[in-house]
Amino acid sequence: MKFTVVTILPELVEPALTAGVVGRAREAGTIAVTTINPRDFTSDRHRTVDDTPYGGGPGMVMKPEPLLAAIAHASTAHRIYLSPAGKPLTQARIRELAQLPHLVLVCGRYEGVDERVIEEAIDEEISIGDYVLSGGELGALVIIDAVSRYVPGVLGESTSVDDESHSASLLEYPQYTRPLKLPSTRDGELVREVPAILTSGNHAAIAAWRREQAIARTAVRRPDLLARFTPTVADRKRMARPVDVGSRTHLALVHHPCVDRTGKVITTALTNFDVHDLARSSMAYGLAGYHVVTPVTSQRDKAAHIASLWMEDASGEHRAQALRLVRAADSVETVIANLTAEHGSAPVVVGTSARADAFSGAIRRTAPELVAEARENPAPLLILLGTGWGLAEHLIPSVTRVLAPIEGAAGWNHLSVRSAGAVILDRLFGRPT
Ligand code: 9D3
Repeated sequence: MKFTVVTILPELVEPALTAGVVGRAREAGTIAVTTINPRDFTSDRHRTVDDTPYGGGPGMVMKPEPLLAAIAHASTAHRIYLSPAGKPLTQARIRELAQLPHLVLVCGRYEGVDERVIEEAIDEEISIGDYVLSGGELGALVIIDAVSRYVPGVLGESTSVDDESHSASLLEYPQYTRPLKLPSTRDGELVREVPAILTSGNHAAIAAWRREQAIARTAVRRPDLLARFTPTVADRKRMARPVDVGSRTHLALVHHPCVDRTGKVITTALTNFDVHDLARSSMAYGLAGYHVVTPVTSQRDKAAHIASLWMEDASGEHRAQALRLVRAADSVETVIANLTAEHGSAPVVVGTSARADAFSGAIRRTAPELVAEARENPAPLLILLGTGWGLAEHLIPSVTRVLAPIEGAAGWNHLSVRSAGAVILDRLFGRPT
């Protein structure tokens, strides 16, 4: 494998390639690294490689001609420009790059390079992560190091390159070596001991412990990785059951206090479909209760009647189960009082609205933020859905959280309460797609 680094700072790149695995591979001739300096392809007295940006702005830009000449000199092998605007580097891409015989790694300095260099002479742009470096050289070194590990003969016989499917799914388990007991330098009382299981000689138990450790630290440090991880049956038993927020969440369909199109406070009429479609959504997402809120006694009776009809008609049927979640209450305050009595703590009351500026006194939360917060707080969640033109915010001071409105790309967000409710529940409790 051959690497050519195009850089105006060869003195930054070269010493980094003399030690360790890469240094030894270079000495053995398993890999070859050379640098080419665009400054050697200038013709003016000052050997100028940069110039001011057209259109103004801070800093300097690398001139195209010396850079193009340097890249041309490097060969027509696969050419990578290291750039903060590149595609993020992954282990999967490293493994693919390792299949190529020669990589040209072009490093920018200053604010970057003239865009026409990229159009003329670059095959792909790669970033090594979301932080700001002062140039591409460290990125080139990262690629050389990571790619070299895949070149046959670079790693010793005993060390194998991490299998991508493995390294991408879980973080590593903690490692220990001698001594068995290490006195802490931070705490005079403490002696740090190697976990006893590792010296037990029970290889199956050690493997299980390591797997559990790997899963536990991935859950804490890299929830993004854990979300893509497919646990085995044994892993499922090992994994702490996630805190289930849905089973202490209640939905309330509020018919009063709501507003009409003019902002006047009104009481809306119950609709059959709302009662039973939202009951089914509540059931599908594992909620604890669905409360139909109306101060009108006959309307509450109607809600109970709709629920009971379905339950009697179709006991054992899926719909019947869902309608068991249905409860009627005369006010939001009554629902709050009931939940407080049942759960032993007052619910966190969440407002919803089609308007972005609703419930200005409440903390605005995205669905994942609300769930993350609820995992830490054992109180029940009560989500309020308005009818008519929405909830009469000023009459519901108990709302301390508000969810962002549901919006598609069309900018038209007049959903039915049943649709909005279903989307909200999926955002909160649906499995990631
Ligand atoms: C003004 C905007 N900045 C872009 C985020 C300017 C800028 C910052 C850093 C321009 C060039 C650079 C130099 N960085 C690299 O050359 C670089 C880099 C990086 O900064 N982060 C992650 N990966 C890479 S690869 C090359």
